[in-house]
Amino acid sequence: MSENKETTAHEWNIGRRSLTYGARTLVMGVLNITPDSFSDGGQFLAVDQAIEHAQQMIDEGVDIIDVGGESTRPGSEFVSAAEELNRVMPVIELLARQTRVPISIDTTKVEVVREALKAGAEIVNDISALRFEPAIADEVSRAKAGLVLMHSRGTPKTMQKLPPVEDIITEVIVDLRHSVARAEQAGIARENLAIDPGIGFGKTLDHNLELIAGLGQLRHAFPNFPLMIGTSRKWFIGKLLGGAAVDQRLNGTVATVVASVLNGAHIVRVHDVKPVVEAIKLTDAIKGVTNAPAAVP
Ligand code: 9MG
Repeated sequence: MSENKETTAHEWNIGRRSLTYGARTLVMGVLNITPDSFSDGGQFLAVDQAIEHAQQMIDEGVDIIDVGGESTRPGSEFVSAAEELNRVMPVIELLARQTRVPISIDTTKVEVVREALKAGAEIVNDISALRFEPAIADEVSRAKAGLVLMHSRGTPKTMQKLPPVEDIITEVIVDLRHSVARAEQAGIARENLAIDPGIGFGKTLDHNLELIAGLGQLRHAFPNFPLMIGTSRKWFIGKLLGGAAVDQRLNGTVATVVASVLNGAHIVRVHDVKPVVEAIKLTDAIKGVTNAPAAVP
């Protein structure tokens, strides 16, 4: 039997309910509302297409929908809070009325967090782990929402120009411990936090591979936290496949998801829900994990 087999399921508190993790691997689906994501036929069409895409992910078995209005790809430009709100709010408002699947807001801006939580989002996915706008912690604390603390180095604009670090796993552990402490100082309960090593965010190809291979060390350092990981379609997959374009990285993505789950990831953040849900079913079965419902009312 695998030494990664979970003996107990745990609860991640996300406000008025919790998500069970550690029983089966959970899937967070990416819903990007950026100008290049959906048709340029105007805002209403973009909202319709986003909702349609969310519904497709729900039909395919997604556990969380992560709505984002600002690209965090390396080198991407800053978007104002007003523009980000214009993009995400109509989608969050509609989705919150239409589905029970928990909605996560992918942002680093406190104004966006405030409005998204008011409109029904239950999780904040902060790729800066409270580094950019620490006031996000106060909003999350007030709402008793879930918070993903993702490790990153620099900003999306500068992260490819940073000097590489010697021991990436230790750096991620040390930095995430600081972020956890900052969150707790703001009154966020530990049970509301999830951690994420931030694959691709200021990391070299070797760092990304080391982090996936070394997820067990993160699990060991943060024994009572849900461990999320996002490898989907990322640059290092294309590089290892000889320069594969973004739309040619599905098989590589599935391979990294399977490796991550075998190494202890509880939640995977992906664009392509159906193939990942299927791959995870098999991977979880191999780990000897039984199926269990994710959301506990
Ligand atoms: C927004 N975003 C892009 N990549 C991500 C990753 O790897 N993890 C999380 N939590 N968010 C991400």
